[in-house]
Amino acid sequence: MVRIWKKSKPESDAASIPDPHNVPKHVAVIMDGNGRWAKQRGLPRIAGHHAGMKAVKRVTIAADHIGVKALTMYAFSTENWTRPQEEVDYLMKLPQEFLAIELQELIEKNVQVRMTGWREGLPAHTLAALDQAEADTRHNTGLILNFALNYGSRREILEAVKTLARETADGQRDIDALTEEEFARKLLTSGLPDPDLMIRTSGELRLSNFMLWQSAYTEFWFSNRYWPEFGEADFYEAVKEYQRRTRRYGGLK
Ligand code: V0D
Repeated sequence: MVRIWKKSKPESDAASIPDPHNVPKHVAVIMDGNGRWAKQRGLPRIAGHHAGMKAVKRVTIAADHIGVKALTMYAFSTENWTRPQEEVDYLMKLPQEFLAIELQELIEKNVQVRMTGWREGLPAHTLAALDQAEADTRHNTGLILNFALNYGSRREILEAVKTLARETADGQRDIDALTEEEFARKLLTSGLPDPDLMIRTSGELRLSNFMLWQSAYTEFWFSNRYWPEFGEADFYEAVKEYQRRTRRYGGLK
């Protein structure tokens, strides 16, 4: 018998979707390389940020598709305020732009939009867009799309320590009885599980002050692609590598 076609996407193929069992519950992403992507094309940095927004959409759809529970995207760090003012001003308009285009579909897909970071310092128009998105998706039960915005982990840990020190000084707390779980509840990510998988694009191999406490047991996956080039297939590749690594501990995890 002559087979005139073959399976176009066997299970082992790079383009196939991950095993529906053992999908990471929480995936965190450091979306790096937007500026370099733009520079390579002779475009202004803001064009890279805009293209990066499209990748946020693609990865959100991919994560939702395979049943990831929470996706945290590192959109703006506490260190990013040192960038040129006009770049910061542009970045602060992206949540509105993203939500104007995508919020309706996110609602239809039962996605919950959230933010992790400090509100202080963010422009009122940015906060208004975030508040609107959070309010409009509060009762959704699907994927948590969490934007880390004006977030930095050392400050997060330091503020938790200060709160705990005050509670101790006030006599409200027995410091010797403090547990890891209680400490974690003082962090900005309280309520979210720790990330199972962290992705960083653009060939950088650092944590850059992102989820220092939370990533104690996280699997890391690095891509040489610039963030605006990152797509569904790359995301699935990362998840499949996560599954290869964690399969070994099956039953013991
Ligand atoms: C630029 C690459 C989506 C990283 C992605 C304020 C840097 C595109 C959002 C967004 C940014 C944030 C909140 C929200 C909806 C969308 C975003 C910023 C930067 C920084 F509710 N992309 N995006 N926010 N970039």
